[in-house]
Amino acid sequence: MPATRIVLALAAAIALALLAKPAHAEPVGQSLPAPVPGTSAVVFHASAAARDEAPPSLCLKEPLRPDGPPPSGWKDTPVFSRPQGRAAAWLPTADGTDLYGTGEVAGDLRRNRTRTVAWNTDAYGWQRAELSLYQSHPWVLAVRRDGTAYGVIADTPERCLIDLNQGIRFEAAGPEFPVIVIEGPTPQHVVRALGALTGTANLPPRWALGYHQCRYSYTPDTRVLEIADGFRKRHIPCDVLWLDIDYMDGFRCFTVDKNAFPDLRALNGELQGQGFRTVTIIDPGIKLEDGYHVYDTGDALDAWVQNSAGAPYQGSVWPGNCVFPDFTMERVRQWWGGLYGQFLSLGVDGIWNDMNEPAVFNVDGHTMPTSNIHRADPELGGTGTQARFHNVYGMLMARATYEGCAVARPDTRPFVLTRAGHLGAQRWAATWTGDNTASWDHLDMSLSMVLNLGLSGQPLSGPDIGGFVGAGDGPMFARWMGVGALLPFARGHTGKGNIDKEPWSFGSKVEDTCRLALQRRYRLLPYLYTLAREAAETGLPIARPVFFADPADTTLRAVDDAFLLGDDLLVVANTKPGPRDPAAKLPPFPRGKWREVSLVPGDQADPDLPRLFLREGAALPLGPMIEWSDEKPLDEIELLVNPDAAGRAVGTLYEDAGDGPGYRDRAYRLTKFTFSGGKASATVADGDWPAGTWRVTPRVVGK
Ligand code: NBV
Repeated sequence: MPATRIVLALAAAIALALLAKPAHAEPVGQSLPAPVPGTSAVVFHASAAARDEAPPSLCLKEPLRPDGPPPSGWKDTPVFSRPQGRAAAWLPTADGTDLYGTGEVAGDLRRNRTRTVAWNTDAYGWQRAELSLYQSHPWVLAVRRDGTAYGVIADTPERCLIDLNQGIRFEAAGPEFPVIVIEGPTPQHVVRALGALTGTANLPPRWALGYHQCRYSYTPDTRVLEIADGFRKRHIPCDVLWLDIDYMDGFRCFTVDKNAFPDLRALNGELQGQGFRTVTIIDPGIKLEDGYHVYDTGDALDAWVQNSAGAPYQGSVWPGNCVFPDFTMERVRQWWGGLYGQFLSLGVDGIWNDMNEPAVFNVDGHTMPTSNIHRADPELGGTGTQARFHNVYGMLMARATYEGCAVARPDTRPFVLTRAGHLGAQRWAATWTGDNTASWDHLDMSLSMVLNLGLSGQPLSGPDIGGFVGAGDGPMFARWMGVGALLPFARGHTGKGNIDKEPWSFGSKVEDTCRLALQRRYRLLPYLYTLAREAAETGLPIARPVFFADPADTTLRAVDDAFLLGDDLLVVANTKPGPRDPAAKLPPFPRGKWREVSLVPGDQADPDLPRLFLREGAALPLGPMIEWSDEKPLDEIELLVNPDAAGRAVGTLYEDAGDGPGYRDRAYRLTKFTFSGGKASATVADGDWPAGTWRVTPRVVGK
């Protein structure tokens, strides 16, 4: 064959081979019904095949219902790739775009140029640069220079790197994953849309917004009573006392150590008589021991997570050798939920789920192997490995707990606190930021962590006030209580063997600051409760970044030593060591005349307390000074008013029974306050709650 014909034949063969190769997979985008008015959302898959094979989402409230092609001119389209068998998606960001969210993360509020690894990790004594903490939120909120915003969900439960060094990049183990992009005119719209897709928090019982006192551990029962008495005799407000693992018999969940707590029901009754509630801890590790009712009943149900050989996985935790419930099965969640019935009948009011990453002692990675097997129900995608279910283990445990408490005590609202979580966990539990350290840096990070959790769908969080690891000192404790008392979930806590960290443990000066800090919180309870209701309804956080007040003002984007409670109250914290420098510059404020306010006599004179400023045009309802949330009905309201140029101010108050499900049936009252012409008036805007009414006294600030 002449050389030219050989060349031609070869060329034809190559052309044929190229044609025979499947066309390069094209990403597919489908638009979604607007999650909230004013927003639009598109779900993208790496290819049509990836879309058709995608397992069910583990974070969304319900399956998506795409309804057409992406809107024309859609800007934010991800680029998918498959680096080394992993799945990745990347979105560029325009100059001037600020990034937030990524869940429970240490460090500053603004997340530009950070890396996070979404992999639930028991991170005892974590530090600022930690890549993984207890929760996983593969979610980024992006705020453009002009204040418009978009949000990106990488809908994967697998271990996922969120790299914000150049644009927004997610890289996950496991199969290709969908990416949901939400567009909105403001960050608030986008955060609300996240709530519409992943679910919002349930309204907590009002007492859960009071102050909580914990330690590892208050034991025996007489010590718990001493603590209760310590609060009441000093007139320091407090609603809840917590029992950590030492109340159990040998760390067996759902048992009580009869030596230390001979009659838990009687103890709880006595505490209730003094206006206290009790929350007890329950971990997922179940002692492998014949004759222990939880092990026996779970084993009879074949309830345990399995190792790769199909036998119950065994790991060591507090009680010794343990097995772990497989919460991916409805029947297991029901069994687990059922265990709370008898337990709550001891007068326990709330449940704390700890160690549910799950933490396992003495093994690599401090958790189960990724080859472990979960026999998940079909709605969750059927049987899969720990690699798929690890990040949702804690969330499903919280779900089982929440649902169990709701069944056991239908007349009360469940209150669950979980350490591990994933996007969407707010539907079942509040959270805290784990085993932090008594350092000024950790005090400082408390704010940005709570804010980013709020921007990731979880409105109810707070740090261990005073720090879990290490002693700290009085000045730091006072400052921490000052700020912590204004965060959505306010609980003091400390580790085993650590010094005492009750509000009075550091002497009378610190005690006085703590009292003022908590009195402030209790005067704010009607407002906090109104915000909790708003969070439940809309998905908006309770503690909000300052830039929410004016998203187009780029000078506010990095402010994280101040935050907003709702829209109306600006909290300016001082988290730096040393006395407050009277000449220190305040952070940039949003536009408008924000006026400094006092909530209780003496608070403004205490340099350890955050400074508070009321928005121009706001009317904020303050309750009476009380020592626990149910001490007396709300019959007096002081309306704190910062009138605008026209002399007007408006505010809102949400009220209901404070507990129970009645509010779902309109047994609530939403009141609108208007201040005008020097007078305050109130009108009922919504709800059928028949309860009594209050007397309103306006107080105009700045006069
Ligand atoms: O149950 C004990 C502690 C608890 O106090 C803490 O809040 C959790 O984060 N728990 C961890 C287990 C042991 C910590 C060293």
